[in-house]
Order: sequence, then structure tokens, then C-alpha cells
Amino acid sequence: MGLAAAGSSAAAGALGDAVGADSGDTAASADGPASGRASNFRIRSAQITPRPKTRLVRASYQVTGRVTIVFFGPTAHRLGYSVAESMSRLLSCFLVLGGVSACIGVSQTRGAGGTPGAADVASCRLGTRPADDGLIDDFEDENTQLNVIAGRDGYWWTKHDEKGSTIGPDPFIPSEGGADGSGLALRGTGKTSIGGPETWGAGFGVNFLTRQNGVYNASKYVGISFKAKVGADSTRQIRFAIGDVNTHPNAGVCKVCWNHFGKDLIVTNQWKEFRILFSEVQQQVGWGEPRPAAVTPGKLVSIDWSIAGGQVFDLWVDDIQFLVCK
Ligand SMILES: [Ca+2]
Repeated sequence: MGLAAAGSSAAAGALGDAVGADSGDTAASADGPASGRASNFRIRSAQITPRPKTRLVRASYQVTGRVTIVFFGPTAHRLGYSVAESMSRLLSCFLVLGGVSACIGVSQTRGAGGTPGAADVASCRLGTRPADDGLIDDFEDENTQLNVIAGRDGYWWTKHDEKGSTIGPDPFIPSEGGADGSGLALRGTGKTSIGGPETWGAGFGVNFLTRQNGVYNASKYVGISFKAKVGADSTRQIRFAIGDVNTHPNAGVCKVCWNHFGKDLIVTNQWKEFRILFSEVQQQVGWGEPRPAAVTPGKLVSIDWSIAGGQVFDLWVDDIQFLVCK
């Protein structure tokens, strides 16, 4: 998504950062300097034109202060709401520079430096709901394979470092006592060691595909939800992460792998639903190569829940689903 407004380069720059704008798909025209006061801006006219043979539209907004904002962006369908709405929101972000952070939620993000595989990340103005074909697993079938839906066929696995960290049960099968009164959930228990960089802890997760080197196209979804709780004596600090084409070694891209896009969570003793959008997950700071700006939903490899070193853990998850926009 590109946006630029001549006459206020600082403002355009700030917005460019917020929406991941790229100079290759932006344009601007103006016949005079813009006023720095947001209250001076009003939309005078708008023109939205589809660009033939592309998935883009060209939106031109004439505002007071004699500034024309020209916007090239994806079709309304791709972002899940109308171009007019998105433009209005972007414009609001532009006019109220203090609200730049609010712009990020509607942004697309391009991989830094043209990183291979970096792609669009959308989020939802009206919230999310489980996708009709979004169930990853509810564990009620008692097996160790995720639900075979929408091309997914992977199996659950555990991981732990070689410095003494543990995880069970073995075999790693669903345990009785699911969320919302259901029969089964996936439970991982163990203890992680304290030490140097090789003491990275333990966790469990699933690859979407059994095929080696397989990447799963989840671009029709916007995130993942799940329910989770921890046992009474467990750490509450859990990291949920999504491995993709740029972070998982199976995809053959990363030089420093395993820094998946994720979110650090506090999980309580009561079942609670977490909704994690692709637009909000981030790599951990300071390591990993490459380090693109966002996860690539079109090329996912895995999801997992991890416990860092020096913890006792008893983590339960259930009802794991892909999300779409409402
Ligand atoms: Ca269940």
C-alpha cells in the first residue's frame, strides 16, 4: 500500500513508515504547500479507479490546503473492507500524526530489503471470527494429527533443548479435560534448564504439512486463535510463535533460523481464548537472519508454544483455529 502527499514530506514520511509504504508504488502531486494544522484539512473530492489487469486501485483524494493525495492499494476484498473506508482511516492517520500507531493495524507490510517471501499482512476493522475451514485441532479425535482440513495434514510434536529440559507426556497424545467442557486438550508438562544460549527450553507445536520443505498458504486467514491455561504450579509465561518461510529451516531461506514470529503471553489457571493476528506477531529482538518486517501468511510452516529456560510448566491448549475478518 502506498501513500504520499507532497507539501508535507515529514508527515508523508511518518505515514510511510506506519503503512510500510514503498517508493515504487507511491505517487504524489500537489500544487501548493500543505497546512500543518489538521483542522485545515477536509476532503473535497475523491476518485477511486480500478487499475486494469492488476489487483490494485488508484484512489485520489483532493483535500483543502491544495494537496492531492494519491493512493495505490490492493482491492477492497483483499483488506476486507472498502477502499473508501481504508482511505478515510489512512487519511485520518495522516492528519492526526499522533495516531500513527493506529495506522499500523490496517497496514500491509513489505519485507525489509525485499526479503524473499515477505507478503501482505492484513487485520480487521470489525474484528475476527473463526474461519469456516479454520479448525486446526480440538483434539476430540484423540489422535496426534491436526484436523485434516483445507490441505493441512501435519502432526503434533514436542521439542526440548539438549541441556536437560524435559517435556511430556510420552507418547505426546491428547489429555482428558478439554476447554469448555470438551473431552480432550493437548497438555505439555515438564521442566526447563537454566544456562547459556543452548538452554532454550521446551515446547510443543505442529507443522501444517507433513511434506518436507512444505509451506502452507494461509493467506486467506488473518490470524490464529486458541484456548490455553496452565496448571497451578506452572510458569505463566508462554510464547506462541508462527514459523514461516523466512524463519523455519525447512523452507531453506533462513541463515539464522528459529526466530519465529510470535507473541509473549501470560496464561492463567483458567481457560482463556487468545486471538493472535498475523499483523501483530514479531520476531524476538536482536537475532535471526533474515529479519523481514512481518510474517508471511502465504508461506507458513508451523505453530508452537514455547517455555523459556528455568521454568516448571504445565500448559494446556485447545480449540486452535484460523481466523478471518468479520
Ligand atoms: Ca477439546
